[in-house]
Amino acid sequence: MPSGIITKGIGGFYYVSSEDGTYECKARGIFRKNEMTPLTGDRVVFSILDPVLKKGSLDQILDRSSLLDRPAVANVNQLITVIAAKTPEPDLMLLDKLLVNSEASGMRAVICINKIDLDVQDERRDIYNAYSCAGYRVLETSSMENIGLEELKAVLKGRISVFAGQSGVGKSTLLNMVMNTMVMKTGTLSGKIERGKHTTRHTELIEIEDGGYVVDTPGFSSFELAGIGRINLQRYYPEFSEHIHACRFSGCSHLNEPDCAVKQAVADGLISGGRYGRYVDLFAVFKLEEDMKYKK
Ligand SMILES: Nc1nc2c(ncn2[C@@H]2O[C@H](COP(=O)(O)OP(=O)(O)OP(=O)(O)O)[C@@H](O)[C@H]2O)c(=O)[nH]1
Ligand SMILES: [Mg+2]
Ligand SMILES: [Zn+2]
Repeated sequence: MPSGIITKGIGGFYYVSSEDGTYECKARGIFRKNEMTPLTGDRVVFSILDPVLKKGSLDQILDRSSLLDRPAVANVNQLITVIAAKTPEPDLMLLDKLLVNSEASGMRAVICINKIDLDVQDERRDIYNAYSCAGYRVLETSSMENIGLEELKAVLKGRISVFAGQSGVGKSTLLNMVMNTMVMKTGTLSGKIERGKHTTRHTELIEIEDGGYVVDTPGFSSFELAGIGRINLQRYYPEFSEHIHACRFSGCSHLNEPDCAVKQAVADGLISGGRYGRYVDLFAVFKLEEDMKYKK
């Protein structure tokens, strides 16, 4: 039986890209019984109902390797977190939350600093260094001046990647550059007006030339990290891991404990002070939320 991948779902129809083109499929009743809703990104087996009109019926959803919540996409294996070197000012707390979220869901994260054409004084260097030190791949791009786009393409090749980040950082413009066409609306139109009107945005996988898929998302200004908890938070800072074993206390949370190797590494410049400071802030937010929950 033919198989493929769901590139989008609209009004009960699922569009399945297969070797033999795209089929418009309906889901069979069994999925509703099993409470399995087919998602964009799902790899599926389907039957062909009409080979000419390319209509089919979904028979089976194959196991998902990952499940992203917002937007709901299955089998994503890479998050491209985009910030702008300038305009808008980088929201590094948002970036860190996105990174923690992707570590927690076992997804590779890559950071893309876009609009470097605006950063003539190289003000982005601190950000570049902090996140490279943390072990992340950091790309520097400019859609305007065509810088770094080949590198970005190489990173996207053969994977399912979701682009995420603040509104206006240039996610859709980057995707259009990578695709060589204007598939995405850019500028203020894409985010603000559409969202203000509550236009439904379908989450769509877009196939790229070299193989692989990309998903654009509307920018957001805030992001809630759910279900992580303050105790586990430190596990999602890759740059902490090589120091943690040297803390005096095994349950060290790297805040006020004596002989903390993480704090020492910050003092020695091995861990970015900014990243550590935002860890402390996030920890405090989680603590507050957890304390409130227990009081209820
Ligand atoms: N100077 C400069 N401007 C850019 C660059 N990339 C995008 N822009 C501009 O930044 C603005 C926002 O770009 P978009 O691609 O719509 O940003 P977005 O991240 O998709 O925004 P949302 O869809 O709202 O989340 C547009 O006016 C683009 O022309 C760049 O590399 N350099
Ligand atoms: Mg956009
Ligand atoms: Zn410690």
